[in-house]
Amino acid sequence: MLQVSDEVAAALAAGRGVVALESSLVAHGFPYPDNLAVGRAMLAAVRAAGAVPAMIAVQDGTIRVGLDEAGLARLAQGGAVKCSSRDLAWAVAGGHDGATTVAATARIAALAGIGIFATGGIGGVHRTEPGASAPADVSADLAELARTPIAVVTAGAKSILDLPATLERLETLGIPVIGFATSDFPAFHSRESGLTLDRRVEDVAGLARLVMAQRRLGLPQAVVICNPPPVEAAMPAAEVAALIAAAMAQAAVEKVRGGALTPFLLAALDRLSGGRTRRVNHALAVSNAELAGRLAQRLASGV
Ligand code: PSU
Ligand code: MN
Repeated sequence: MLQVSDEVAAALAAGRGVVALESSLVAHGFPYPDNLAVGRAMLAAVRAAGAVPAMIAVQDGTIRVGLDEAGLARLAQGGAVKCSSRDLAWAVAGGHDGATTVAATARIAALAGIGIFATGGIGGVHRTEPGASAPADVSADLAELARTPIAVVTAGAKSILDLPATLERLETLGIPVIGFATSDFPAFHSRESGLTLDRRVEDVAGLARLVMAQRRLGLPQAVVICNPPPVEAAMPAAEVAALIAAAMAQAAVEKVRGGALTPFLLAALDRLSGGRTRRVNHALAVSNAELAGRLAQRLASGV
């Protein structure tokens, strides 16, 4: 059921740094063939940092840990269903192709013994619709991060979400949220959200010590490491806010809901910004893979 590639298995056995990478970002976050380029760039960034990448996806009902080039190409060409934790059994039993979200990837990585994970941006609490008293949609990423001991490198949470509510929920769930050389919760396309992070760490050695401490304490929660998008790619928050308002209006007109919402909004932002948001997404995904690679390498070589 769980097929770990030879390279990843050997790296884990030898105690080398291994970084899990999600596949929903590739399958549903970017159009083809840009998504293939992003996937390849993330794999290369982990390697350049001295660690081994393990991209996770379901193919023909087999959960693969460590997609090779052919597996990545198949994933990028489309057809894989977005798989969160609840969808894994369905994909395995039915022999489907599934691209795993943060929730499903974190869970599988932990099962495989991988301690570090890079994504673009975690899911969270979606915005409450006008007239409603509570958000209609809360990503399963939050529930999974509350019970899965892994360190996730992320550009904060996507700005399409209710970021104050997302940060509160992370706190309630006991999930450490650490700013990497920042005290501002990054908003994915922007370096700042205006929301303060109580805890920050300045360098990779500090991150490694913190992740080790969480492990030694035996706490079930993930550690969320917030890496702001690279300065040269990041967009001003006000500019993103206007684009999001327009994208959300389109989603409301087309009645997009559930798992389709995040991919729809990312694609709408891409169109409305003339490709600018996609370039930020690409840059931050690679930057997160690189930081995760450095962290994994550091942990493997002894903190
Ligand atoms: N990061 C990206 N692009 C993405 C995602 C993350 O740069 O498409 C995906 C992740 O797989 C994340 C998911 O788990 O978006 C959240 O979806 P939802 O809100 O439906 O849980
Ligand atoms: Mn959802």
